[in-house]
Amino acid sequence: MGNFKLTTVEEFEAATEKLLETGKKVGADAWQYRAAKQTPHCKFGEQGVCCRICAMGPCRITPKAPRGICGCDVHGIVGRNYLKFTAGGAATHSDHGREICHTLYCAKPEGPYKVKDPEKLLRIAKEWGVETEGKDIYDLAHEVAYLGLSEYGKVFGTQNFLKRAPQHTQEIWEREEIAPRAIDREVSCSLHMSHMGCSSLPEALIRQSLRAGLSDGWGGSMAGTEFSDVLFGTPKPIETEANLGVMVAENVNIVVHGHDPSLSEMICEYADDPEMIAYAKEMGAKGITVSGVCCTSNEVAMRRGIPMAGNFLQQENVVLTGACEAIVVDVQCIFPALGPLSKCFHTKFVTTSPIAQMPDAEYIRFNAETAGENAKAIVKMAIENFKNRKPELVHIPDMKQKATVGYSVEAIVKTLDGVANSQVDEMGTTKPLLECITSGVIRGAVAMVGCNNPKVRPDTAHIELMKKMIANDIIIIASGCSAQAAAKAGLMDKEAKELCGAGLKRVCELADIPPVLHMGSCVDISRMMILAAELAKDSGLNISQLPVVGCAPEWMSEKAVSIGNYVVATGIDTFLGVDPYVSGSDQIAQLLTEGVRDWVEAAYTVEKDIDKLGDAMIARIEEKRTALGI
Ligand code: XCC
Ligand code: SF4
Repeated sequence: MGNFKLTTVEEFEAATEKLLETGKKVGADAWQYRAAKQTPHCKFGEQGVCCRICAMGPCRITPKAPRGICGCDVHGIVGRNYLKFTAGGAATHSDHGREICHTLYCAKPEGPYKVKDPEKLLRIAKEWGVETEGKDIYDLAHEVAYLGLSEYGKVFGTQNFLKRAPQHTQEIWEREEIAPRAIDREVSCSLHMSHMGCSSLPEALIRQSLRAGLSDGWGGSMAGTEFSDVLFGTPKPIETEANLGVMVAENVNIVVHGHDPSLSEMICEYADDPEMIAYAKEMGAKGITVSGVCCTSNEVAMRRGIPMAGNFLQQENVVLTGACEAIVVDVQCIFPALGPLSKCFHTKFVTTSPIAQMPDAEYIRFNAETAGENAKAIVKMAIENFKNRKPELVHIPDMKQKATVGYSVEAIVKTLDGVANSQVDEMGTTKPLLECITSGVIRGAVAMVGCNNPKVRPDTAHIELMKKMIANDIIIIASGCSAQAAAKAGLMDKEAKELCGAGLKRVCELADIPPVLHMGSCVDISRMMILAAELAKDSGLNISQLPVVGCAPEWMSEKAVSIGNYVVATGIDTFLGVDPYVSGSDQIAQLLTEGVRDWVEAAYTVEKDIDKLGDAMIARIEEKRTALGI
């Protein structure tokens, strides 16, 4: 216990430096060099004031040219750009959710895809009014999956999952006309509104941004999470490890990267196959190690304890170890750089989805019907590539931390309920957690999410903010690359309780949890929404009254903006460390940071100074407590 020590950012950086040295030997490029060449960034783009949505442009707004050729002002341009950005993110998460629905639709008792959590399937079926009595579980799975797919194009009405929100929240969404209809409709509608000559009114554009965001968080992402649980199991606490040191020099290393667990689950399945392990030994390796990068890593870590090699800005490092036989990707957040980089080593860069095709890759098209064969072919390819390693290039930094992951809402409720020893009903109750918050043992919670971004010293913001929060008795729930930053540093080791304030430390000891709870991938931020909804229902408060905030200090993707919009629209104040290209319009910036509060009881704060960002979050949490008189 006494020798528990976090891995510092300086140690990460030293390890990266050494890997970049290897890269230099083989003429490899890296994001560090490319970022330097792209800086300083285009000011017009940064402020969101460049419009190129029609061929009369591009138009950029300056004091001398305050309007585009069509007469659009800066607020319309910034607002449209923001809406398009959101639509990109909502489409991406939601299409991932659709793939999962489709995988569930293909589930069969003989596999490759099976129903691993039938109770959860039954729960969703009942929630959606599907008759379950006497039905075969696979028939039911297909029926529910079909309904899930229909949510994308439903003709009338709003999203089924909205009913999970507290009554008050649902009323807000109705009143403000932001309750999302068909998922695809909200994405199309956003692109329609932001077409040349449609909306340029800031309120209209931001309102639709919230609605498109909600179609993601309470629609597509929620489908992705819920049906992944049905297919692959609802996560439970499980031990794993994080950082590049999880790769094993003597083994065939397969790294899974991307987001859709349909691929990574199958790879893990076959990498575990005795026949494959025997084959690896025949080829001179000691075994097979699967590790992950980005959200697909979170998915298999949460369900199988598969170790996490790293997060977004570490993806090139995996190849730079010289010990990666194959990096297998599905969709999203994959650097096109991996193609040329892999060519500098023996690594096979395997793309698998028609959605994410890249040059310099081996494309093995993966689909639900042939998933087993596809996965087997990929694992075999990696094994056969082991002999092509260049031993002089192999260097795996000796750096990893222990982590306990797998905190789905179900798992959190069960863990804390177990401590309180109360009756556990079907979903359980969040009351023990509420008691900790009301009594002040825990001051509140921060949902830490999102990516890395070279604009922020990678991982520092995530780690420093988490340290600050837990020292102040604020519990962290984390997902995405933020969760991986925490795990790599050691903040998901139960011993990290030593860094907590006295109250949170007690809770960690009693419940036997780390102070930073891994809730999964980015679509799993929908889990956070459900947790907030349950906390509100169990306490009789509105979500906006809870001492809970969201934070994405190093975000970079369109998905992150879509997420931010649904977190805010759900009533949770959200703190960003990177500006979403809106500084060019005071009206749009004002709406996002203040105006939307009148609609949805929450708003954004953008603050690039990490220390100030942390102070602002603590202050907001304490304000909420004071307002409640706790
Ligand atoms: Fe991608 Fe989800 Fe961001 Fe990480 S956190 S860089 S979006 S992998 Ni979602
Ligand atoms: Fe310029 Fe208007 Fe066309 Fe945008 S829509 S490029 S502002 S003319």
